Amino acid sequence: MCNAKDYLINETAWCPGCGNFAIREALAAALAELELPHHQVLLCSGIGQAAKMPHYIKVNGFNGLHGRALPPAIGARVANTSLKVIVESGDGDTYGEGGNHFIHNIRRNPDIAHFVHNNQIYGLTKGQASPTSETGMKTKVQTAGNILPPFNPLSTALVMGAGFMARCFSGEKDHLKETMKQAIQFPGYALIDILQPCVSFNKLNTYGWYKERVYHPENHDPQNWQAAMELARQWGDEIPLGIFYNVPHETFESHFPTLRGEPLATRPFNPADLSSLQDEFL
Ligand SMILES: Cc1ncc(C[n+]2csc(CCOP(=O)(O)OP(=O)(O)O)c2C)c(N)n1
Ligand code: SF4
Repeated sequence: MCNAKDYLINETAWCPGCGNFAIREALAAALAELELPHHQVLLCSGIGQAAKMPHYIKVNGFNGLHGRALPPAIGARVANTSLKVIVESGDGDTYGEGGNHFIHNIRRNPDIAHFVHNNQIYGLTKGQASPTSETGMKTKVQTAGNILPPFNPLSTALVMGAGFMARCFSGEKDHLKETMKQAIQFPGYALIDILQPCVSFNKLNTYGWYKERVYHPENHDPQNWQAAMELARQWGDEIPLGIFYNVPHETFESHFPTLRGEPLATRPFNPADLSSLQDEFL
C-alpha cells in the first residue's frame, strides 16, 4: 500500500505559496486513500502552470497541447478501460482554448475525473485575463480593466448534462481531497472547479479574498438539478463549495459493446482476424 508521499516528485517549478501545491497534495492523498497503484492512473494535461501536474505526480502522465487535455484522455480511456483517467489543467486551458472540448466531452460522458485549477488568470504567460477573470480586473494587458463577464464553468457543465459537478478551494485541502475521491470514483465525467490563488499574478482573488467568501451550504440535495444550478450561479460576497450535483448516467464507454471485458490495450492482437476485412477492401 502507498502513502501520499509515494506519489510526489520533489522538484516543482511553481512559485512559493501557489495554490497548486495544496491541489497536488490533495490529489496524492486521494490516490493513496483510494489505494490506486501508480500504473493504474493516467494524468493528462494541456499547457500552463496547472498543466505541469503530470510532471509532479508519480503516475502515468501525458502533457499535451494548450486546450487539448481532454482528447488524449478520452483516447487513452477507450484504449484502456482499466485506467483511472484524471485530467488536470488551468481555467485558460480548459474553459478558453479548450472550451470546445470541455463542452463536447460533457455530452460524451467518458469515465474521466477533471480537476480544473481555476486561478482566474493566465499564470504561465504572466498574468493576462482568463475566461474566469472578474469584470474590471486590471492586468498588464487589460490595463483599463477586463471588459468581459466571467465564464461560469459549473452552470455550463450542468446545462450540458454533467453528472458530477463540484467546487472546491485549494485553501481547504481535506475537503478537496474527499471531493477528489468521490469524483475519481464517479462512473462518468466528474468536474471539480478548484479555486486556486495565483500569488504572483492575481492580486485580486487572493487566499484572503476567497476565505472571506467561501462557505458550505447546509442541507443541499446533490440530486436536485435546480438547487445545483442556483449554487453554480452564486458568486460574489458568498461562494458555495461542495458537490452541487451527483447523478450518474450512461457513459461514453457503455455505448460500445467492444469495450466490455478485457481492455483493448491488453487484448491479444491477431492480424489474421483482419483478413476478412482485407478481402473485402483490397
Ligand atoms: C496553442 C497555444 N495557444 C496559446 C499558448 C500560450 N499559453 C500557454 S499557457 C497559456 C495560459 C495558461 O493559463 P491557464 O490555462 O489558466 O493555466 P495557469 O498557467 O494559470 O495554470 C497560454 C495562453 C500556447 N502555449 N499554445
Ligand atoms: S505564476 Fe501563479 S499559478 Fe503559476 S506557479 Fe506562480 S503563483 Fe502559481
